Amino acid sequence: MHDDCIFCKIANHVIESDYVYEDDLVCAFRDMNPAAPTHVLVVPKEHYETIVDGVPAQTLAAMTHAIDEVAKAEGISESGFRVISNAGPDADQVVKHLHFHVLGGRFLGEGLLAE
Ligand code: DGP
Repeated sequence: MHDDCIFCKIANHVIESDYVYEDDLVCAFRDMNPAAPTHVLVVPKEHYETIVDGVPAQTLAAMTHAIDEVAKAEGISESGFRVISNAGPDADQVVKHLHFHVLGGRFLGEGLLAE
């Protein structure tokens, strides 16, 4: 765990958040600045900076499973959802701990970059 990383602290319950799902490898909690009725962040408990930071396959599988569990719990499996992971400055990655944004609960627009 990185002591200066907010998502390390949330994922390991040093700081509590509004959790939606959790298992041994990952947790999911609500974004503090939601962009849609469902806006949940899926985060590994171990620290990786981005999706291409040597993340073990088991952790990636756990993140995929967590997305499915979040979608079911939020009732958006059928209506649909968008998964985004920002990596680096051009993507405006603010928190340097790998996370998937899971967005849904409304029509998210026609284009990939639509709000
Ligand atoms: P980005 O790094 O740009 O992919 O986005 C980071 C997201 O994390 C942003 O939507 C706001 C959210 N966020 C940042 N700090 C906290 C926090 O302490 N708690 C929660 N719940 N969300 C946070």
